Amino acid sequence: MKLSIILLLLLNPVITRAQISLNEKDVDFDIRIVADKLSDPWSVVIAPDKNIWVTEAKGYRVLRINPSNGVRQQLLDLNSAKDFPRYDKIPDHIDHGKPWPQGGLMGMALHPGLTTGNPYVFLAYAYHFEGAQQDNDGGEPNSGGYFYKIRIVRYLYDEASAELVRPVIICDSIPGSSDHNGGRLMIAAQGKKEYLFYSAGDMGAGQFANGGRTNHAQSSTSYEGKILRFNLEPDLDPGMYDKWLPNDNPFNTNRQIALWSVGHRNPQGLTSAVINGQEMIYSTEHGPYSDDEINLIERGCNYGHPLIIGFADGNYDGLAASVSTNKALPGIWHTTYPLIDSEITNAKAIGPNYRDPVVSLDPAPHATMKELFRSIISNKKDQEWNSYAPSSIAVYTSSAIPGWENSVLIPTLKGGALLRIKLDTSGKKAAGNIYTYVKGNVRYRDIAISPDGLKIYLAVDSSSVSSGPSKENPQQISYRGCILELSYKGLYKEPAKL
Ligand SMILES: [Ca+2]
Ligand SMILES: [Ca+2]
Ligand SMILES: [Ca+2]
Repeated sequence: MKLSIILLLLLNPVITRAQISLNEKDVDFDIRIVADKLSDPWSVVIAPDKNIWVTEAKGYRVLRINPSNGVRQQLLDLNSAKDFPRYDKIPDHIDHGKPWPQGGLMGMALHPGLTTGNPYVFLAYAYHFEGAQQDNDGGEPNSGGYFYKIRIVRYLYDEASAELVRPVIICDSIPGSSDHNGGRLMIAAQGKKEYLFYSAGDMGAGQFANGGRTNHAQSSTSYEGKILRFNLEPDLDPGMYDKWLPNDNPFNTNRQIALWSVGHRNPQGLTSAVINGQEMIYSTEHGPYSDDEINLIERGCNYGHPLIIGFADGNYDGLAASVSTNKALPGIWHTTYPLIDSEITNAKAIGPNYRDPVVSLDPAPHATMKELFRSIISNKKDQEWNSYAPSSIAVYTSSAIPGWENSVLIPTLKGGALLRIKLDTSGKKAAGNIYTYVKGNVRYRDIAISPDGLKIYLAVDSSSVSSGPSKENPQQISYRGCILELSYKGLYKEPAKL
């Protein structure tokens, strides 16, 4: 198997059906590796000149790749902009005890005017390791977590020298963690103005090595577990920071703050689209054991975590957003998360700003969740659960592929697939089932769709590290650290029988 993959990469970057299956028989794609041997590609963006830009989460580099011949240029190396060791210098980097944040160099957004007078590129990355409280996965007390700082920086793109230069800090106070950093950057128009949005995770506060860390997803003064909104151009406020904070942000008080929406867990997907004339923002976030969510992000709204998981339907009543075997942590479920007495009561207490997800990918019933929690506490069996772990989201607005218009496309980590869910004409509800494409033993990290709708690019992780227990074995991954190109071939035809 290994030899055949190496030969495949050397001789011909076309992937065979044996490696990735096209599970749905509605469309057919050619599948090709555009670039490989990347150090955990995290963001993939198509620039106006059709080059593909990639951030490397572990490599801390920004690359520009010509998709037709795979030729790549390094635009930026950020390794010296952080104060923790290079990923490849850490002996056992998957150990919770070693200093590596979840992600690393993560989000990237190109100014829509990149080649027409606004040559700006926005990047988000962890830059500072503040320290660790003792790891507690072994059941010892004080699993206080791993503390980092994340910054968002604007760079100037010097096209002639193929470099990103003259960094300007937009925000450098976003908390980071070894878990749940979110990390997606996105530019969206709202009325006549464009804004920069960032999805910040809840730090994994309350679970695993961050089990003793307090969760701030519901706080209206913390950047943890939030969607943040920044100005794309500075306003007239003095100082380094307020000029990047919109003066009409919904949680502004006597001071300006980036919060746009609250109550998120690990929103790694963030995108915008105009559907039926309406400007929409969608996110995906990882559910704890079930209920991976697709959310429609609205100004000042509350998405429930950790008081409501998935829909306010009661499946987590009597449970919590996490359960562990660490008896040093409080409560019957040994977690610093609050006990959820009733999701419906919690949603009512939040009030009219509470928003259920548009879609919950796996709204497991109460009995299933209760049994899983009991089995984790009693450690009776292998602790696995079903989830897709959605890493990103894009809206397919083209009419190029028949039937796909206004579908959300979601790459997944745990499920190793590209999901497609058609939305109804309002964009506020799913209109069909979940379709699954290019399923493989890999972790898909990001997606970009070509403007003509005929090509889809997928970033594939180099490793299979996740924060929780997983059956995925790094040795079994069939290809790593690459950008895949799916080219639409036409509607699916049954292969001719020999
Ligand atoms: Ca301002
Ligand atoms: Ca939610
Ligand atoms: Ca629920």
